[in-house]
Amino acid sequence: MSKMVLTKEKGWVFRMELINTISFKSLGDERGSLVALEGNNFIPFDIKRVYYIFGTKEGVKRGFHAHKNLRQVAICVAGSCRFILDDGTKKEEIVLNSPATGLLIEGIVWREMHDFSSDCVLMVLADKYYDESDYIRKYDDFLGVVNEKL
Ligand code: T46
Repeated sequence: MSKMVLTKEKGWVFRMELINTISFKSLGDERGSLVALEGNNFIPFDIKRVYYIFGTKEGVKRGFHAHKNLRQVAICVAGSCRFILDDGTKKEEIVLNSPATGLLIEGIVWREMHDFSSDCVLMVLADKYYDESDYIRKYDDFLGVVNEKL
């Protein structure tokens, strides 16, 4: 069961244990739709970096790491993919398939991306520049960090 925790006209965050989604306002008219995202307005941080994943081959799985200190919002702006988030004690998953929905990923969370549709464009907004030393790429190391924090 999810509950809404962030209000104001800046959008709603639906908080579950691990899967927190943000519903963006879709500005539509007879020409189609438009979603506008601004740092600290729908996106709950200053945006330092944007990257996108596309052209993912069939059967490819991505992710399989955690971050030490990074906040991100992932949006499937086209197509779909499935995220699995894991905090070391439980796993939750979500299929992202709407350009008007963002998945907030923060804290020490192992993430995996599966089932990319051939047309999937997964855009990710991040609050920090790329830093390879922020990645925890081995699952055992991830569990070690989680256990240190417990
Ligand atoms: C994440 C999930 C959702 C860069 O040089 N700059 C960047 O900003 C990024 C994101 C990646 N890279 C390089 C590092 C690797 O040589 O691009 C290559 C592919 O990155 P990676 O294998 O980490 O990609 P994914 O899809 O496994 O994970 C990515 C993000 O790296 C990660 O932060 O949370 O998407």
